[in-house]
Amino acid sequence: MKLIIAIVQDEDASKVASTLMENGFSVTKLATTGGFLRAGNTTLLLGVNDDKIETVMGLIEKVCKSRKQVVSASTTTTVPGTPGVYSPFPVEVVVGGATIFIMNVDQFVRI
Ligand code: 2BA
Repeated sequence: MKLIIAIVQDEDASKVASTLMENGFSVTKLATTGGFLRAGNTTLLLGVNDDKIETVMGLIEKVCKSRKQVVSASTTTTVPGTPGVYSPFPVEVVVGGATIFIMNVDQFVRI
């Protein structure tokens, strides 16, 4: 079994969670905040058998769209690709589809 941690945009969160549940997957939704944009996003937790990983990835990919977002000028906003260089101007970044981590699960217990 694997634990899938998928960080998605709030705009896609309800649709992707309901799509996954309609396809028989259990989902936990957490309200989270991205460190860079400091804006809300949603983190989904799914415990999934190994042979279903591709199915889950396909469903997430089908629903989650990447979007452009403009980050206003800030002393904490670095120029993309140039860490440590701060931009005095708004910077455009592409956010999501989804950022996905897949981890091995040692044990899955329901008591
Ligand atoms: P945020 O940290 O708010 O980042 C939003 C978007 O800003 C990122 O989209 C990326 O396009 C851009 N970005 C992030 N850090 C940057 C930097 N230092 N300089 C320039 N641009 C930067 P995504 O890559 O699609 O990430 C979406 C969200 O997924 C992130 O929101 C964060 O909450 C999460 N995430 C992404 N990579 C992660 C990682 N390695 N570990 C933990 N969470 C991650």
